[in-house]
Amino acid sequence: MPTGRSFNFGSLLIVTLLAIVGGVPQWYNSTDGRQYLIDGDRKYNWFEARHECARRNLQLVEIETKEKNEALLAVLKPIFGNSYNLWLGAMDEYSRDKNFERPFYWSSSGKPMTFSYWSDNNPDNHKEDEHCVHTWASKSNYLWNDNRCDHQRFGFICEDHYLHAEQQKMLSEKVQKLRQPNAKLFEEYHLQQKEYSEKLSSLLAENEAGEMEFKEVLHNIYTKLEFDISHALAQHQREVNSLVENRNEAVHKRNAELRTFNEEMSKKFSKELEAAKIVYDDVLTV
Ligand SMILES: [Ca+2]
Repeated sequence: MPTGRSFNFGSLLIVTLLAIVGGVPQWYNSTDGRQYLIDGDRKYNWFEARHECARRNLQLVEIETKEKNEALLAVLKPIFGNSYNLWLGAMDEYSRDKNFERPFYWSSSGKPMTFSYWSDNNPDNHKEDEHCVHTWASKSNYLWNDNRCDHQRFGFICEDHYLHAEQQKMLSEKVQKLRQPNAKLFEEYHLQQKEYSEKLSSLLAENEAGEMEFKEVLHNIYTKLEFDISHALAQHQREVNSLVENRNEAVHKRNAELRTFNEEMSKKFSKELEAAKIVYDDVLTV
């Protein structure tokens, strides 16, 4: 009988679901503009959780204010429900003090903890071995507990490293300072450009109006000149025609007078010339 393992689809489904729920940290946006990388897989001690953040250039979350805590709770509740075990960035630097008021520090920035959200009777430094802080699934609303750094296995919350955040802030301020004079310069430039553009438009409009006026006046001059020339030509033509007619009439009259004179002369002297011609012929023939 073969003793090979039968494939268990149920196990596969559970493993797949676990891989989706935990195991791969996911980024979440907070309503206050912050972003958190959260891993719900409860397999990290505090140092491992800190390392998971550090290897991504991040840090375990440091909750300095009530406002930041409330905004973070609004991120966590839709993911994990009423509460969950997640490492935070605070620890007491291995204090042996069991006093609830013993100082805690945010481990990346080194700042002392000024805002706290402890659950009842914590931080108790149980067995003087609880130095690292986490949100506690045993209490509602993600209240805090001090716990053993190296034995407990929780998920974690990372955020942008404080140095990166400070550098970003400083860079942003420098950019802002650089932008201010440039912004004034740009504003002045745009104002001058606008003024120049308006002046240019005005000059072009004036020029266009002048051009139209010039064309109209020129057109009127040409029209008048054309009319005057046409009128003058017509008038001169009439004068020329009249002169030619008068001249022709005078020539006709002169021709008529010449014809009449010739006829009269011809009548008057034809007989005498004929007689004179006969006498002249006779003389020659003698
Ligand atoms: Ca405790």
